[in-house]
Amino acid sequence: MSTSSHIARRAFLGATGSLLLPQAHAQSGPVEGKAPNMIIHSRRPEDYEMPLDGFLQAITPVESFYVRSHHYTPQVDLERYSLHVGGEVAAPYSINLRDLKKLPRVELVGVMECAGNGRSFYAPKVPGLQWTNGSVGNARWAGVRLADVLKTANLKATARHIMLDGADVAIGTMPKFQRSIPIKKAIDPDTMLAYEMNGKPLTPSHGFPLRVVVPGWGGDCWVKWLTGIQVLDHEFDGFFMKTGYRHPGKGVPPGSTVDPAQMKPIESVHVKSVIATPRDNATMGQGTGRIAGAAWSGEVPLAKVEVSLDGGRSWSLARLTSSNGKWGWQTWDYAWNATPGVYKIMARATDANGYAQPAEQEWNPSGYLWNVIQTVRVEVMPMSAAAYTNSCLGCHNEDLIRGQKLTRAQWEREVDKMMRWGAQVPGDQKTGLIDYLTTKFKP
Ligand code: HEC
Ligand SMILES: Nc1nc2c(c(=O)[nH]1)N[C@H]1C(S)=C(S)[C@@H](COP(=O)(O)O)O[C@H]1N2
Ligand SMILES: [Mo]
Repeated sequence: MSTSSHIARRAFLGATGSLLLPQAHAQSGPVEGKAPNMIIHSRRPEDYEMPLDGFLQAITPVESFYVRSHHYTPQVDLERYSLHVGGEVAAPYSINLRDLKKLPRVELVGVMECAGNGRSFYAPKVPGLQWTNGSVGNARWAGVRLADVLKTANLKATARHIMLDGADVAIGTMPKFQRSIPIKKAIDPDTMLAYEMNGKPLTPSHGFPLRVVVPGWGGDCWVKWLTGIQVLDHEFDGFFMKTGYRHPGKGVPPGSTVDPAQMKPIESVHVKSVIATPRDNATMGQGTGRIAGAAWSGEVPLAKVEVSLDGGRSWSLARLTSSNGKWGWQTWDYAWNATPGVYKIMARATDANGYAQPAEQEWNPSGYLWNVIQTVRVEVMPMSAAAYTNSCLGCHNEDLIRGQKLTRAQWEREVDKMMRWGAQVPGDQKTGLIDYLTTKFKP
């Protein structure tokens, strides 16, 4: 290697001169490896949100799974990769992925939700990524028990917290993303170091080659690109423990400030449900309708999901349609006979302690743990009126149509022309639509 390229390469490797290379990213268009309809909050660093239709799937495909990274995605080279275990242990050691995989393999379906999911709904606004509903996903994780990895190092009696460190390098002078979890949760047999997500090696965005899986707890504990485990005799005191990811434990007056010392690190997420269909402000035809979505909980299991069609006055049980175990989310649906009218549809999940999603926000300074009952407004119309609204009022308003007083034959030709121009009219609704237009706008 020539001297100049050697210098360039050192600069490229950054201060740590370690395992990683920054990833190049396109500035527009779909993100490689991600679904084209992902909501892109930021490309550098990577912050992508799953769109609403993701809540119809029992397992979230990796391409639809949200991404939340404080720093640039590191490209970890497996040949140079190792995990170091040290701190309050009798036998510190380093291990490569091949040897780590010799420990017993464990698997579970687990939902991971960013503590900031739903932040955009808080009023007044709080700074931070403005997630709507989709910084959450449900995957099948496979790896080894964190307890097994710790056992090999022989924990000292002083061990209290496990600090988790990844290969990502902090941007500028911002603090590094490092978190610690209490020993009790760390040695829970369900807490894992995962090398697979949905049956495939982790992708770089999701933490290749190894990440922490902390079932029921906020995504901030699920450290990606794991390279270091430091056993501590105290809670880690870095920025992302003492300042970031802290919650007052209850709602506080909206807009107020709270001293971080009065707050605690976020652990379990709260029970929550999201309605994937119908969409807010949708128009639908009368008849059998489907309300569906997903619901989950944190440490306390999900007990039930109920649906209201009348803005929360009455509730009926929804049917759970998946069996994703203790830590996964459950898809749910509810069939209803929709008659014309305007509906305020709601879904409310309750956990096994009887705690139900609240109707009002529990405001907190960083906008964490949003789980207010979601409402979608839906207008149900006679089939033909719904076809008219959905097929004909997307490109122009009714005023363009109202002025025409046409015969049935003329409306038929008009509809054909609009379909050539891009109007989407379901085949079984075309005749009804033409009848509707002829009655409503006759000569
Ligand atoms: C893909 C977009 C699109 C959709 C959907 C659409 N239209 Fe149009 N429509 C147009 C455009 C463009 C014009 C012409 C605007 C102009 O030239 O001023 C138009 C004009 C019209 C006119 C005025 C007369 C004419 O032919 O210019 C009528 C009536 C009309 N549309 C009816 C409908 C009906 C009924 C539907 C539902 C079946 C529909 N449109 C759906 C794009 C659309
Ligand atoms: N090393 C590292 N791990 C990390 C993060 C990070 O920025 N760096 N982000 C955390 C946060 S806040 C969340 S919500 C999850 C997101 O995981 P995902 O990108 O696989 O969805 O990873 C966590 N693990
Ligand atoms: Mo997060």
